[in-house]
Amino acid sequence: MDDATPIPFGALPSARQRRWHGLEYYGFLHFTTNTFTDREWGYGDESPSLFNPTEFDADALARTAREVGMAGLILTAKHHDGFCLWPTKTTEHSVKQSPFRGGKGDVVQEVADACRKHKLLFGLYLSPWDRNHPAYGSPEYVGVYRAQLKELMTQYGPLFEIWHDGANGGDGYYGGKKETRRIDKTRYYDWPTTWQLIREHQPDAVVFSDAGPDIRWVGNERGIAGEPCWATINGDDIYPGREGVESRLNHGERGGNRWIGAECDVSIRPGWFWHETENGRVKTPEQLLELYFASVGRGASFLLNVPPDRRGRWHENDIASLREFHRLREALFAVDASKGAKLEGPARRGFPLKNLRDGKKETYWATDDSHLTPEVVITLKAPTTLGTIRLREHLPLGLRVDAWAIDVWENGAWSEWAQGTGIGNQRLARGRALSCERLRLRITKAAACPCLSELSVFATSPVK
Ligand code: FUL
Ligand code: CA
Repeated sequence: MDDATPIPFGALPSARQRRWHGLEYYGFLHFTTNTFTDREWGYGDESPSLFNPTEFDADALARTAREVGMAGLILTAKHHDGFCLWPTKTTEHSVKQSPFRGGKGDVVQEVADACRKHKLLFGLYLSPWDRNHPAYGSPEYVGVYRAQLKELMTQYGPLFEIWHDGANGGDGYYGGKKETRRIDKTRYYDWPTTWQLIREHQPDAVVFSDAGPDIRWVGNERGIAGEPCWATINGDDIYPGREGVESRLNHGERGGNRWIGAECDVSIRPGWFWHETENGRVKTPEQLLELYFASVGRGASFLLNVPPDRRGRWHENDIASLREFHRLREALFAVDASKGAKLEGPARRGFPLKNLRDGKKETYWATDDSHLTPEVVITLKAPTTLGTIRLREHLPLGLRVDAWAIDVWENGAWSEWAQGTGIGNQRLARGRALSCERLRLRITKAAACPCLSELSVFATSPVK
């Protein structure tokens, strides 16, 4: 019998990536002059005087975000139009020139403070593409971008995530030149140097881009991870803005040489910025729940954009949807019937089955090295109506499981209730509603002995 800790398999997550996997659901704030011009991409010639939120209340945003279960907020410090929400030294195109707080305001500071107060993590989006800056397209601008990043990394406390989007180059104002500027996406920004700067100033922040290095774009803006969605990928040929790799980003790659988990960014509305005409098109709580299953439920994270309106607050419709979505999730995960259940199956010495239901991610169940396809029978304390089952792998030891199935004992025989490929940080499984007392987890294929940290059986309201 094996009693040593199982040997890790394949690419492994760093400590900062593991911390990020624990967040699962957090918010995005798209806010700039676009909010006032009714646009999605500002051209870069917008007058800073347009930026005039009348009731900006970062405290209310953060409080609500916290109440609806978000782990943090990421703010667009600068979108493609180049308007800076903080009083940067790098350009005059900022809040300094706006009527907001009489030109003395700092939106980044207010959101950072509010997040800290309400125990939320704080992150920033800084668009590489800048349609306002005269130097965009030249080496000088890359220095400006890094200087902006440095201000943001040194003046506002710890950042949990830094977001570089992939939309890059094209027409713009560019200090009045009004022309089209193309850049070489593979070379222009020299991303490795910028990422090194981030490591120096914010070593705990995860860096997001199409290509990582810490977390990757999921390949669409609909909030839907691939089925399956591996946290590993052969990412060496991917760079921010590369076209034609959406499917690879969406699914990841089994056996990929790097761990770069997927983040599903999606807006609660059709647009990323607030538009009056979209007040009636806010995603419903049920739609948000489906997105939760399609992102978090496939081992990715859910980055939900909720744009502040012209007051600088979340619109009532968005708040109502967020609150009900929160309530639905609370109800779904309220009763874990695996507590007190009897678990039977093979286990490695020192890695018992009970580790699956102790509520701790650090403890896990494992089998002997040779035992790749174990089965675990779960006998609940009483017949329970099945809702959702959650599986988690022990991430420090890698992605070991290829495929799994869950059976229910029904009319004297086992019948398959759900099955899937890959587990990773989290897999949520749903099957038909039925009352059952015995279930079975089957690992049907694995590359190394399975190491699972959690198995939860969430009950739902009785079947009618
Ligand atoms: C994209 C941008 O072009 C959109 O405006 C938005 O910010 C989205 C999150 O990223 O690259
Ligand atoms: Ca555990």
